Amino acid sequence: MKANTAPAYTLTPAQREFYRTEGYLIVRQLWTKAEIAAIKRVIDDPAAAGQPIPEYWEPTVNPDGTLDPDPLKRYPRMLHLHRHQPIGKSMMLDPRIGAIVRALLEDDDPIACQSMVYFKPPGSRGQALHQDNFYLMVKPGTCIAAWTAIDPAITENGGLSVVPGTHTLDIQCPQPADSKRSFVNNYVPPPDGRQPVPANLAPGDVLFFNGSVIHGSEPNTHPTLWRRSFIAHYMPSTAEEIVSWYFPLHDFNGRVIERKSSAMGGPCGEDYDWSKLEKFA
Ligand SMILES: O=C(O)CCC(=O)C(=O)O
Repeated sequence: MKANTAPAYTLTPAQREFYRTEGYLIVRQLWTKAEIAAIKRVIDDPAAAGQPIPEYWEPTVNPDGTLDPDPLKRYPRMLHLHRHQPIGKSMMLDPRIGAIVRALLEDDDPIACQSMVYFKPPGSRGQALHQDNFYLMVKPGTCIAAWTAIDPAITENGGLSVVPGTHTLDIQCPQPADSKRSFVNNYVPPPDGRQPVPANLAPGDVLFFNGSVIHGSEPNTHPTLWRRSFIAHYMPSTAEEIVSWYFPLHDFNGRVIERKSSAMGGPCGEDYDWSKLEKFA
């Protein structure tokens, strides 16, 4: 019997072409309902218990035991899910994601760099428009994100928006963001004449986007709907360096892959205070 060498997921030529021209691609219903239910169970348990996971998930608890009024202090991002939850590793290294990212990298093998979860409860601020490779500093080339909707991600609950076609831009030095709307103080304005477009996603849909694409999200103004998402970043195997905060890197067999740590200095110049940089996209 011949070995089954079929890729776990095949993009159509039209999907590949869309990504080439727009810098992003939505793949609908990549994850099944059961898979989305499974990740919800894993992330909601520590969150509901307010149980910190040292280094990776440390919600603010006021000394008097009261809840912080900022929902993102109670539900910050959960970092590097693949290092502390088996489901994080299996989702980050899922063969369907691997096959798609490989196709979007023009058949280069992907290396997994990080995974994280956003909870974004109602009332949370968003994340101002930015470019991911400003943070990852993958060189040569750029990173690529796979952003999975766990809840519906729509305009009202602060779904993600992308500025189509911005994958061809250089990485920009960000400006200060509006701290009332964004929990991260970096803002990259879209170039003249371009606007962010909402990627309305259903649970199980995945938005893939190039690390130079300007993207971000607005506050969650929905009265009840959370906007949980699972996000993983990848780089092409031909890339030689990345910021060391993302080490260890993995290939899709789970093996550790060595790369150089990116040299400091970037679009903001050598004097930029990198110690203040939030080291995740
Ligand atoms: O999910 C969001 O609101 C922002 C996430 C994001 O921009 C990113 O992962 O790079």
